[in-house]
Amino acid sequence: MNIILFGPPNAGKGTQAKLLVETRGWVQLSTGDMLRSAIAAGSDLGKRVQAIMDAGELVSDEIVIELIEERLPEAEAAGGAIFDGFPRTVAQAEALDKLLAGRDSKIEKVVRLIVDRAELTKRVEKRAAEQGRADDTVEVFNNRFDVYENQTAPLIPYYTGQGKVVEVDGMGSVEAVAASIATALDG
Ligand code: B4P
Repeated sequence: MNIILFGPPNAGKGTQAKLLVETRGWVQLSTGDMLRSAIAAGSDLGKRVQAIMDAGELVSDEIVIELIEERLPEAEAAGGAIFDGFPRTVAQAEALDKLLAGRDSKIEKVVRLIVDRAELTKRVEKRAAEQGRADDTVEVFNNRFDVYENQTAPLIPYYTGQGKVVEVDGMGSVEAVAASIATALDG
């Protein structure tokens, strides 16, 4: 099964993806994690994307599509992919549809985590204390939220039109959200 975990910045996509890896054995494909690894490794790619990510902007579609394409065989071998933080633009979603069609595979569900802006802002401070990510300031979060509304939210009608969106309340505890996702996937 291939699914997309969808939601605004700090909605808990990465948190829930890691739990799904444990419970279902699928592969987490987080473009955010891949880009942060490139920065940590000091690679050419990392140098190109660091300032963009620190400012809360989106890196180019070409870069993230290539990163995803490289990892698809691994997800296929595991029997499922959890797309986490990808796609983030309609162009990325169209590219993903093409990549999967070429492999006779498809997205089955798009799990949309619903979390209000006040809670998202609260989580910025929490993660800043835990992980020290350069984009975890309220100022950068505000920019990331605007980017989400302008460039990523148009994916909601894109996938709703395909009948794939399942909405999940992302406001509860990590465990409560995980239980709601399990119901949404298996129901
Ligand atoms: P991402 O790495 O995708 O990050 P995110 O949206 O901040 O986080 P997520 O929703 O996964 O939240 P998390 O579980 O960590 O993106 C980072 C940047 O990479 C982007 O701004 C962009 O520059 C770039 N990028 C990535 N993908 C791209 C793409 N496809 N195209 C272009 N650019 C791309 O949770 C957040 C915090 O909340 C954590 O501290 C967690 O512990 C806490 N939390 C989670 N669930 C909770 C709950 N239920 N209750 C309380 N706290 C909770």
